[in-house]
Amino acid sequence: MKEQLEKIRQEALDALDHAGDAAELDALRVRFLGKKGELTGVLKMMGKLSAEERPVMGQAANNVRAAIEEKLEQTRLALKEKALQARLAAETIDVTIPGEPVKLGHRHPMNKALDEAKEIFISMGFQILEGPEVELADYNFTRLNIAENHPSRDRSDTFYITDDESVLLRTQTSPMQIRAMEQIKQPPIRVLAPGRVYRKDEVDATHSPMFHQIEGLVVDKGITMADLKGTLEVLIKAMYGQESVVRFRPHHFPFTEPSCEVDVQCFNCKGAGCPMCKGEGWIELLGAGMVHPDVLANCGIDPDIYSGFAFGIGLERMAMRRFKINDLRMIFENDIRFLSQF
Ligand code: 2NM
Repeated sequence: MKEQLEKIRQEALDALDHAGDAAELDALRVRFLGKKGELTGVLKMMGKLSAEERPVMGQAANNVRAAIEEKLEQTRLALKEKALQARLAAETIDVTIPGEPVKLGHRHPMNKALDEAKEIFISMGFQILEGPEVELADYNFTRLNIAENHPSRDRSDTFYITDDESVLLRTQTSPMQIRAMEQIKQPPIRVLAPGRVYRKDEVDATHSPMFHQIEGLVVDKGITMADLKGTLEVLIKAMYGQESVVRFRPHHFPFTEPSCEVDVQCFNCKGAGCPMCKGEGWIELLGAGMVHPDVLANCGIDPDIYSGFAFGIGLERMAMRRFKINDLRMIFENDIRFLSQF
């Protein structure tokens, strides 16, 4: 019986040395230690032994069982480690293989032009304001001193929201200036209002029924045309270069008095006249003026104490000049082949 036990130990340990995976290991456990296993088979014969022999054999059998169990556990761990190593080798990632290139976009040229303008005005102490595109006719026209019979109020020029023409899509961002004056009341006021505006225009190379404006407003004691000129010169030189030559030309707007249009000398021909400036020698950039006293009064600001200047810039025109774009429609079509150039 002793020899039988020793044989089982040898066979089990040998077999376990050659076990290739967890399933084989389990089969061996059943074969040697299971209820119908070889060791159990030997133990069943213990009844035939004498009372003296029985504990000795029992001890020997336990030793064999312990040895086999220990070897089982060792083999289990070794197989697990082997499996892990095999998996690590099989699943190795080559981090040096070049990846799929990510297509990076960039900001739209309109946003680039807008951000440049915002930065310039923020550096001069302006606050950026945004407001509703659906406006009251009162803010869009009446308080801006635009007469009831002014052609810009016509249904053929303006998108009205209500039949009584009291609510509309704003035709300029000046209603934000009215809101600013009404809310802030106490000058100094330095605000910049960029945003979408709407006019009933047919689409062509220079027109769109939706476009963008930047309007600025400064109100304080003692603001004069000199402040207007200085501020706009800073803007234009920052946008188009310090060597830019700026011209102020008289104009008319209902909401400013006096009013002017502001031109920059053609960079291409230095004022001589060329195709770029259509022979004019100058390129029109924006409209401006001293805020009409009635507009100040309409917003609860006393025109005998305060004065102000305001200006309006077409953002598309600015972006077209800045990035040398010759057709307005390109800005809105969002053709990647076009946009990726900027
Ligand atoms: C322009 C030209 C001139 C303007 C005036 C005002 C307000 F509200 F203060 F009266 N806001 N914007 C203005 C003045 C706008 O756009 C070409």
